[in-house]
Amino acid sequence: MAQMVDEGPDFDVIVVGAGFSGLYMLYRLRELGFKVKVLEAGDGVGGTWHWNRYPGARCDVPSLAYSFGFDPDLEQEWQWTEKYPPQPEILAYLNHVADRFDLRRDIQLETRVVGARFEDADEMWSLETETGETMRSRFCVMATGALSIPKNPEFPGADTFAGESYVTSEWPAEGVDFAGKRVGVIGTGSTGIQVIPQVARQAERLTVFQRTPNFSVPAQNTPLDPELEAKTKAEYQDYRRRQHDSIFGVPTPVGEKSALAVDEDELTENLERIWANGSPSEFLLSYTDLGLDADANERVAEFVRRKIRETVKDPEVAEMLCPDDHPIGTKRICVDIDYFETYNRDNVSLVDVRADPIVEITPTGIRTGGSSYDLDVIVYAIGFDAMTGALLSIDPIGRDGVRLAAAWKDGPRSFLGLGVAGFPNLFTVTGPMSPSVLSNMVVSIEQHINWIANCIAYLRDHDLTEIDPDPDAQEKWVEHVRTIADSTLYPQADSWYVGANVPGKPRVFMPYVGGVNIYDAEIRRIAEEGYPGFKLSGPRELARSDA
Ligand code: NA7
Repeated sequence: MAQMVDEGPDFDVIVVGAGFSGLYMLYRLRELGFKVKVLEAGDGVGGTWHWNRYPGARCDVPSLAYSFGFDPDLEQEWQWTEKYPPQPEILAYLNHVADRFDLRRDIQLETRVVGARFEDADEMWSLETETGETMRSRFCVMATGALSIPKNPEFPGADTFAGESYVTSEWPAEGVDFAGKRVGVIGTGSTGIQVIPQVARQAERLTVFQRTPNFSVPAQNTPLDPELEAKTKAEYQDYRRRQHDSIFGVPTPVGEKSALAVDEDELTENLERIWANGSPSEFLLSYTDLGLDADANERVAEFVRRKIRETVKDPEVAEMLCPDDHPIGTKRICVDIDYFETYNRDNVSLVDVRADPIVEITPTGIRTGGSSYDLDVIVYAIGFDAMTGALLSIDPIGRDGVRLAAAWKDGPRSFLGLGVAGFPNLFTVTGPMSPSVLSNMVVSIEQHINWIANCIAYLRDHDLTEIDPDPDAQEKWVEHVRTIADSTLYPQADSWYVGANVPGKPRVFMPYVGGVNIYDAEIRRIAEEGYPGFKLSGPRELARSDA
């Protein structure tokens, strides 16, 4: 008797995550007629913007650029209120998108995916949730985010603290009252730099525990300029095209001179102008060699240090805040509102925990090698297991039972950041080896979602059931990503781009530095040419056992 293993899939595609990526993936796939389910761990949509509700949370990309371009009516009707969008407004926008396109009926909230296995016999992904539910689909899209797994508070004794502790990316929806409290904030990355001025305004005392100072430029945030809004909305299509044609996904003037070819007055005048614009991408693109030449970089870095010294009144504190261990731009430049000014407040002090590291958290506060700090509240702004953390927390099992953690034991390897050899029909949105975190994420997400949707439709239209990156093509891409990163200053920093923030993580430069414009052209070419570099195959004979 022939017995067929042919239980059909529950869905054509399961999408993990309901942030910008998952919402747009659902929209596109549904439009193409696929049966889709989105599984989301949170109790609401929004991804990053659902979780990161700490005071001061704000995007470092201007609101007119940090939004979807797929629907002309959506982009006309939505009103941003500020130059840089605050978290509650982005979350409201994403909820609006979910409602406007009737997306919620295919999204299952409070459903954390904990496992995924490719079942070779019938070319199907089987996903398992935290509650033990399983679901099967032909394709699986990991829209799990690049910065969605927080680093654990890794200090001994963290759970003995008798006061309140908060992780910025798991902030309570009801907020936190700091009034009258002694607060410690650990971490001075983009998040710390946003939350510190807010806490300082409310707390009785704020102690900032800084290991590494960061470069930050002022947001120069304002209510959204109505003229700029009207002008952008009048030519939004053209603006979107310029976004996709740019390096970082934000139309930005690009400097044409070497920083070494200008005298001090010209350099200062130019950087003062950019400083007043409040644009980190303009800073990065101010000179042709900022990211390539250490001396050129140092001239711009010194301009920012000068600004810090001018702003912070106590010269010793100012010196502690001046970054000196990495070229400017090789860690994401922070964008702040009154960050350095905050250190002029009487209720704020700065502790250098590189010089005097945190030894443990005690029931009453934080103990470094040399001192103890009594605290009522500890805020952990210590970052994420970036780019690979969310994928490895699911640790999909691909062909022949190979786990992603095994395939990536020496660091991530991916073809185009879209898929991994040996994991057929599994797509990663803004995965490692794509521009991802080095860009306006919405632009990179749109590029990936459009590519994945078109690819799945192509397979259907050509009676194909499987797509898998070719290992040789993947190795060539990995090498290409490494070569171009190595031609820049980026790998010099101990950044989360190389995994340096997570103890034991293999050091691999993860994002593609070539720019969203060049990357877009490459993935479009591959689609247009029928997916060279991928192995495509048709339905295999289903597994049979004859008795
Ligand atoms: P980041 O940029 O990784 O910053 C984390 C901060 O926490 C950084 O200052 C770290 O210092 C500090 N940190 C982490 N672990 C420790 C320990 N063990 N002791 C002391 N200090 C520590 O994360 P963010 O959330 O701020 O920003 C991530 C991205 O989100 C950002 O780039 C934007 O794209 C949005 P370190 O530098 O490691 O010495």
